[in-house]
Amino acid sequence: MTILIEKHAGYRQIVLNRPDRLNALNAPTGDALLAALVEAEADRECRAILLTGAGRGFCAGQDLADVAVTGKGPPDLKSLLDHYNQVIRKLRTIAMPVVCAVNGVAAGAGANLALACDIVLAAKSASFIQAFSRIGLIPDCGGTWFLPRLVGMARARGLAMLAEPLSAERAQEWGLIWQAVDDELLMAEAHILAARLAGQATIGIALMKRAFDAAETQTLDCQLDLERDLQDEAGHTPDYAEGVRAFLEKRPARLTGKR
Ligand code: LHQ
Repeated sequence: MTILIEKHAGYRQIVLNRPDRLNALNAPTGDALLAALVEAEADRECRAILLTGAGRGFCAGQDLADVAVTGKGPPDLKSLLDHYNQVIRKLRTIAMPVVCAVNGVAAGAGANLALACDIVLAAKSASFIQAFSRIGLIPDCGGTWFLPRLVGMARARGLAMLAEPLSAERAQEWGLIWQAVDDELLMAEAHILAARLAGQATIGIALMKRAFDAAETQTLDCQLDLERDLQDEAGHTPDYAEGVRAFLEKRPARLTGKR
């Protein structure tokens, strides 16, 4: 099994599971990951996702043994990327928060898979490598979009062109990720975060994801209209009614994530 799925109360853990290759991606793994996300989205009890890797790495990007240039000529990278792009789109649009626990090296497409998630924690020993330029490629799986937005164009270009490892602590300092965590605490912290998010206003968070992604291309004027519309939708959820009631009654809110 290239992907493992564990069901927890309110959330699912999805584990990339090719540890002998540092969880490098191939087409079946990409397909299985997409299927796991689609299945999680269809599960009404699932209100958050925790993505991580088995073994000592998070994901070493594309499995290079699968796309080695052979006597048969160059591989069809275009159709391979069509698969992975679906995963990236799903991570951005899935109607629940996605936590990524980067347990070890995240290289190439593996680094950008992590950056597509909503909240990224990384073990202090982990590193992020935009390895593409080492093999003549450009950052894919959204790398050219995520990097400048997260760390600015100067750092994005340096990371992409030099392909040097960026430590988890430096990644936090630069704003590439949410937090670097002591190795031995990573998974415990990630589970606490996923469980906490699973108890929040799921629809509100899903609408927030839409607003943030739209903001990347919209004018303030358009964004204000979008916020108005999405806020109206959020304001019609039972969680809004409960949240306000709980505040006024000075008690914790019981948010269900339901429509
Ligand atoms: C691997 C890999 C790997 C296969 C480690 N493949 N086996 C998207 C779509 C379509 C086409 C093309 O590209 C893309 C985007 C991309 O992702 S391009 C970037 C591809 N990834 C890389 O270039 C990273 C390659 N890996 C590395 O540079 C190193 O392995 C890193 C820095 C990640 C880790 O280094 P170490 O900790 O020293 O581990 P290692 O190199 O010894 O790897 C452990 C094993 O995993 C080893 O196998 P072995 O049988 O010798 O123990 C590696 O061959 C295997 N492995 N990455 N991408």
